[in-house]
Amino acid sequence: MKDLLTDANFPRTADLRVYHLGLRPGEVANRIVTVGSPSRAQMIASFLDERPKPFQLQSERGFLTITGRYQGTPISVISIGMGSPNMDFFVREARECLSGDMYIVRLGSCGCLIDAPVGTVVVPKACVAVVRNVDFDYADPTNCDEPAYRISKPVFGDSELHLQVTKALEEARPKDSSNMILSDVVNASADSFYSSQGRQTSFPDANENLIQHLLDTVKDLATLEMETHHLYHLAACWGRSSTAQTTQPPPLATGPVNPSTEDTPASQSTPIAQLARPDTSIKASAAQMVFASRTSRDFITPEQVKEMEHWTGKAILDALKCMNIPSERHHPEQGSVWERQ
Ligand code: R1P
Repeated sequence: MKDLLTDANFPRTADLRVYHLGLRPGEVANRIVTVGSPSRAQMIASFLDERPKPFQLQSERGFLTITGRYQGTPISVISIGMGSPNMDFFVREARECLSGDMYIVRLGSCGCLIDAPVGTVVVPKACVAVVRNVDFDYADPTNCDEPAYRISKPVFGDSELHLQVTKALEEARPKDSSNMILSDVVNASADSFYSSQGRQTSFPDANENLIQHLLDTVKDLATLEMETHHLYHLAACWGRSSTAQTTQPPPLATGPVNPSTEDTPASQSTPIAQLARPDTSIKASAAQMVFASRTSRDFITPEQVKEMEHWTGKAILDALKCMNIPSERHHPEQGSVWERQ
């Protein structure tokens, strides 16, 4: 443990760094692209302006944040790893570092359950969650009335951002490309890569019929991955609970925050009471590249991935740039890492 933290409810250092992302206010922008892998984050960040030089922070827990400007607009690219717990760390901790509105687009990969080839891009209008039911008796399925998997009701992404992401992808798609873009579809986010996505391993998972069951019960279902439902869910919940109406700032707290930055971070001047106010909004959308076809069993090639990440990454930056955020709903530029020198 390197830095002192001072409260167990929401751990932060005295200079307001959050526990797992290692960020403090002024290091994350209102517009965010989130991805699963650092290499995809670096590729997208290669489109950022040279000036101001993009800020980069790798946290001890593996979260990578790159913040700069894209054609003049402040944007962060954040790599979070895999699964909804990591999406939860990212959304909550970034939110507590930010005043004003938050626009988040996930650029991820997915498996496709319908007859669409690898290389298709899906912009899900809604998501369901698929959760392994640990009360099911996997060792003796005949002895249990519980379902082996639970499927949630759908939660919708932001309709305006969804349209903008779809439009930007259509404009950025290479002229000679045969990649399809599907946007009137639903995604399922599973709590594992294997059992909850119907993959067969050596464990008794009672999932042989799971994919067919999903297709039979979830209208417009097209894809499976692991994070987008939680992003849409948190965005849809934000600011609506009466307990979120508190005027109390999040407390300071304790634990290991050990970020390594390439540059000395800018000074911080945002009062903590301005951060994460419930009268702001969180708007979320996603674009998912089909890496695996679960019908044909095809898997995308490394060359196809490289080409797709390039044009889809640029499209997501274009979509976020086009979203209009009134100036009073931006995090202050003064003292931020995107401040013009
Ligand atoms: C599994 O291989 C990972 O790939 C997909 C899944 O959601 C999961 O995180 O997303 P990313 O390409 O964003 O990592």
